[in-house]
Amino acid sequence: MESESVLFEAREGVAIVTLNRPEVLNAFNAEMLHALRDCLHRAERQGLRCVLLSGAGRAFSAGQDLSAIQDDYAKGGPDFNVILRELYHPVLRGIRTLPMPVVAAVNGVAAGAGMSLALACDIRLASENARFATAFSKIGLIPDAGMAYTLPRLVGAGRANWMLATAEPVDAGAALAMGLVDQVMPAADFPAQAFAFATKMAAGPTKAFVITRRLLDDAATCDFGHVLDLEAGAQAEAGATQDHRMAVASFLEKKPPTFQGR
Ligand code: LHQ
Repeated sequence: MESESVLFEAREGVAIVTLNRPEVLNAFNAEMLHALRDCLHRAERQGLRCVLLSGAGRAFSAGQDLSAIQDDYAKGGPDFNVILRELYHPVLRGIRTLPMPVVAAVNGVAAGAGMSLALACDIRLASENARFATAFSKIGLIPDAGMAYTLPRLVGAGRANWMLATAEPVDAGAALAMGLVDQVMPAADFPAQAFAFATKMAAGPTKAFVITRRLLDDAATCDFGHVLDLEAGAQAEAGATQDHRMAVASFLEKKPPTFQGR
């Protein structure tokens, strides 16, 4: 079903998914998180080859909609355990297991679980206007939506702890310098440049991208010997793709490869 809170468009092999509650800086409520999970399923069902995730208006996402859970405080408090497991985790697991790369196009502020969402993606492109604020400690919470895993892996344990303790916003330039984002693009044509990048990903060896993601995730919690075991199996999988065979043949024929994601 179409949702107003998350927009979906398929173009040139890319699922363009836009968080769309700009009046609250695309803060998440339950309906929006369901819609976001549905968009991931839809991209997969339609056989698309890259998801491009961004926010409408001036923000990427300000995280949990704090107004949406306001009433729960009068009734003993929101059940964060249930909210996380039932609403957030399916989205985050969905991203990490989606059979195509997911690119976050961080167009503006990304705070709390909004920042976590960007960190869970495979690639982060940032507009010059992007800002990252962990936000959690400002309201007495701890990092969630996967940030305890993703943030220290991207920026190191010390800086992750600093960002979580201070919760001060980090601008796009500083985010690039610390490895929090992969590329900063001019604000004026950010949507077009981010889309152009996503189309390149979609035209790439998307199966190999997805196997690489899985291998990196697994390697993060393994010793070296175990990683060697895992890579052998993963490379056998990549080596069995049509894309690999075609690319080797193209190389030998001195032709550019045309990947099909198979
Ligand atoms: C908002 C929000 C917002 C509602 C801006 N909610 N309205 C938590 C609990 C449950 C389970 C799962 O996990 C989580 C994880 C989390 O995400 S906790 C962290 C929640 N997020 C925050 O604490 C961030 C709150 N927002 C801010 O600190 C600022 O708005 C930032 C730094 C994001 C942007 O600042 P500004 O650019 O100065 O914008 P603003 O503050 O003026 O916001 C614009 C409007 O958006 C404003 O509404 P208004 O009616 O006055 O125009 C805000 O109330 C609304 N808004 N974030 N999370």
